[in-house]
Amino acid sequence: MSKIAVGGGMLLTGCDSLQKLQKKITLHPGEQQAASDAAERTRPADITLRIGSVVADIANDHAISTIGYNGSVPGPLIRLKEGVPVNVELINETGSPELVHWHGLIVPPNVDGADEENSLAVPAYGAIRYTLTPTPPGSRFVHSHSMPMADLSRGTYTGQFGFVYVEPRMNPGHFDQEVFLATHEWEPFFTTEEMADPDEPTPTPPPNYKKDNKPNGWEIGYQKFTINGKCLGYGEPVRVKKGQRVLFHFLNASATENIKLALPGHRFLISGLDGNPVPKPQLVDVIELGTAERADAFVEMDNPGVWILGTPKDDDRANGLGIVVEYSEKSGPPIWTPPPKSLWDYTQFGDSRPPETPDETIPLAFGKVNGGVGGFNFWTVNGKCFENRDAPRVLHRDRRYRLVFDNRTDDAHPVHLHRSSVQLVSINGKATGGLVKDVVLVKGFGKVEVDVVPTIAGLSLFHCHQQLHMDFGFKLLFNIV
Ligand SMILES: [Cu+2]
Repeated sequence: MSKIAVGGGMLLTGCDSLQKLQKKITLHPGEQQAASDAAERTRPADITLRIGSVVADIANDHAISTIGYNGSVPGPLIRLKEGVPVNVELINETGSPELVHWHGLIVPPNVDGADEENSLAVPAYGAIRYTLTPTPPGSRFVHSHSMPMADLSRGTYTGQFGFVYVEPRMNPGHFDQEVFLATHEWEPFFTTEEMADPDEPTPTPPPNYKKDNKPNGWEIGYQKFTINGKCLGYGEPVRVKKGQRVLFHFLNASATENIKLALPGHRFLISGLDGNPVPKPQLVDVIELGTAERADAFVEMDNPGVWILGTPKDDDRANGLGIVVEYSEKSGPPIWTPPPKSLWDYTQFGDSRPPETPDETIPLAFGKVNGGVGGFNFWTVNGKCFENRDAPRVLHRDRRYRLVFDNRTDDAHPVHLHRSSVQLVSINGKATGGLVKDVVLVKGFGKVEVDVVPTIAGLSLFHCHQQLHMDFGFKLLFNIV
């Protein structure tokens, strides 16, 4: 693939038609470049994302002024075909450079959309074009990868997110209706309150754990919660019919929140995690999604009524985190009943196949330095914040690395590795097999082992997907050679 500078941005060319065009007409190199530029500019891109101001109408008399893709929140559903290259055009109508990250896709670093990997940025009031080959198949997503730090009007706090569905070559199974639902929170504010989930057991620190005497620093709270950009009861309901089998694709597009979802009177048959099929689909009452996680779930519509699909947290549901599921010919106020208490555990979807022996084991210990009153907490991996990190750790392509996540904090961290999928090996000492993910929620003081076999050379970012954690140190770079 050749890189050609165009105006304020970069253009990547590599499409067949262009190569054919260049073969047909013999041109000198300078003329060739001009011709390819012109051909590329006149040909409409397969995917165009326009980053610009959006007024998101989230509830009665409640509009949010934010930044989004193509004038909507979430952005348009992008359907791609596995292995079929697409030409992508990114247009930035804002005054700040932006990064568009293809979350969960295994792509080269220049198009991955992470500053740390030296990816192409979309300049302020500029545009870039490149070619992307979508893989692996399944539910992925696209989101801003800019670093908001203390500016809660930027990055993942905005409406810059949208589903990317890479159509599998294999049929995912029979369904009558497919529904994509993305959760997001709005009007973030700094708070000192730590919002513990009453349904979660209190994390137990290890015996040698030393508590930081400095008070905890800023956390983030939100005023409003939405599914597909609408507060509960404001948008269109999910309309279903008795006897239908509905395939839900859930995405937690939050900046900082790990969430749970339930649908009273129904159970979810979890068939995929982070877009990848699980070996043992299981029925669950409650789905848990760490920031940036996805789940695919079949629901048999066999309980006619008008229901709330929403969070079991009453306050958050009252502030919008839910959507109405309405059977045909049923009416009335939507019904919520609390789901049975259940704990989410990835291993229930895995099988007993033993992992291959890794070539190398890499321990990654997560730490926290409290920020004190009015300060920001800092986050460390193996004792270091990203700013103080040495040269990127080298990984070799096609070698198997076992990453050992050792969470020495009481926070749950949804950790994400760019440009590779990981295979879960064990969760808190419990072995599992066949589960492939790109975000792994490591609970407070939890220990998780995953294997990764990198395939595409270049820098690869590992970070916590909780925006405040990532911005304040929780990052590490690998260099794949
Ligand atoms: Cu984190």
